[in-house]
Amino acid sequence: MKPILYGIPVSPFYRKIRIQLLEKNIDHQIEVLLPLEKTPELLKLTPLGKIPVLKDKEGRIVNDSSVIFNYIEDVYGENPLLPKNPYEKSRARWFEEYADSHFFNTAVVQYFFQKCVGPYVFGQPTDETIVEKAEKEDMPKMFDYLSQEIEGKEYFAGESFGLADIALGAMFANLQLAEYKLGNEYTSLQNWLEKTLSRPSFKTTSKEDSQNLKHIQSQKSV
Ligand SMILES: N[C@@H](CCC(=O)N[C@@H](CS)C(=O)NCC(=O)O)C(=O)O
Repeated sequence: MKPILYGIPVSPFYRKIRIQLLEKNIDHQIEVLLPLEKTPELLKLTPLGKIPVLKDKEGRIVNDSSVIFNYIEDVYGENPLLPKNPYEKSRARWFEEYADSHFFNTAVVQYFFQKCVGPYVFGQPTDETIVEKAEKEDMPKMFDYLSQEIEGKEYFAGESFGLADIALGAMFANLQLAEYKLGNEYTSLQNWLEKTLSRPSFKTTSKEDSQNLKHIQSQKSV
């Protein structure tokens, strides 16, 4: 049995794992699982009602994208996406934490949700005050920090592409979906982002994201 990844393409946490599986060339299935309505079927797979969920090749459930990521790295040794060096590994995990908590709350919740999820999924108008605060105050601070961290480096942690780049790239992909353009002042971050988003794995998820968003939009306009 192939491992099954459950979730929805526009979720950055789902995208993190989909990209990991693609980068490692792991044969897998994907299944759409919406976390909105907390049905008993959903809660059986995910007690907190959150996606992604992984069903491994033995049919066992693994929850939470960070736990799933580490589990996949432990089970599938080829094409490692975590640095071996303990300090570099801690940096990779730090950038994952930064992406999943701060980046998610700042840019995905305040910008992407306001621009896309609110209007398309819940039929709520964009709250421009929230968007403006994110764009003018919170996001520039975050991009300043990330620019300093990537300056003179190719990847966020260690000598090769891995978890830090995937977790941050997965969040940036939501900004791309909302058609946000990173300012020219963030040159090194912009270079890293272009390289990251042009990897075949990110191109695949970008296609899936756009199809999913178009589908949601078309349902709303009926
Ligand atoms: N820490 C979790 C966060 C997952 C998460 O928040 N997923 C969102 C989708 S982007 C979700 O399922 N939300 C539904 C809810 O919170 O009820 C992980 O890394 O997997």
